[in-house]
Amino acid sequence: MELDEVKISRAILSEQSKVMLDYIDLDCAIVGGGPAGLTCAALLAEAGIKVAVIEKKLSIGGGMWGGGMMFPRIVVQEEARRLLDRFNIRYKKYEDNYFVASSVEAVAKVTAAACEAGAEFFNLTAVQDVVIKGDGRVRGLVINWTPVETNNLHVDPLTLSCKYTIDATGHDAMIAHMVANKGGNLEIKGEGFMWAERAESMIVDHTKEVFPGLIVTGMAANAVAGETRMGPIFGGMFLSGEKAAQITIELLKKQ
Ligand code: 48H
Repeated sequence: MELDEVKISRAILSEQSKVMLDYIDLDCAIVGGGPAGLTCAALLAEAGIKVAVIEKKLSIGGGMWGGGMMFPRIVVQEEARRLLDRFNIRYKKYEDNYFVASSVEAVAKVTAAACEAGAEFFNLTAVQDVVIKGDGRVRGLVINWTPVETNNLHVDPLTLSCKYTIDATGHDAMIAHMVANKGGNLEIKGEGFMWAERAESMIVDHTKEVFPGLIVTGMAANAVAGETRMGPIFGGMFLSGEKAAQITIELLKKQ
């Protein structure tokens, strides 16, 4: 069987260029491929929404790989157990309301669910800015290769359009900050102290459209709301990702 190096390169370039041209217009762009963003991507793609995850790192999975202090296990509470089941993530009961799963399996299975449902992934791609024009809503994202950012190269970015953007960038709430820093009417209260029960019970409430066209999910939702943090319990991330998907589906229906 022939195996030609240039054909391998052509195959990659031709396929990925088609995907990039197609995904320059999106129904929903999810910034950040952590547990909240991945859950949201899987559920939106399952609902037939054209969705892509834009992740600045090489690997998808955000802060879930590391479990708690690099012990690769996560805890999920009863309320979110149905989402472990939905993504076929195995777990063991530790005590009532404490279910323990492998963090590696959790990332792999939610990522696989998102891929199988048709979500597209752009890793090593950093969102650097947002597009807001006369109508005052987030309509697009300004993107660049991560190595351009890390090497501080003066290379201009490209822009994609999206009907909705989901800030799933974790503790830093990067997209919300981009909007607020340039004068958008969005108050970011900042993350509070560790208080797992409170953080987990409030995160779904904080998952909402915080600025026209911009929905926050996961740790970014708590950071914008001035809410507490929860440590390595991940039920809230799955539930928040699910709520962000539900909100987006409803908003898209109204368009
Ligand atoms: C592209 C970007 C950009 C950018 C950041 O941190 P994450 O895992 O986020 P969540 O909210 O899904 O999960 C939070 C969880 O991992 C966690 O940290 C918990 C539960 N902490 C509790 C506690 O008390 O500490 O993922 C965010 C992703 C990362 O992969 C970033 O690389 C990515 O977003 N990202 N991608 N463009 N500008 N900024």
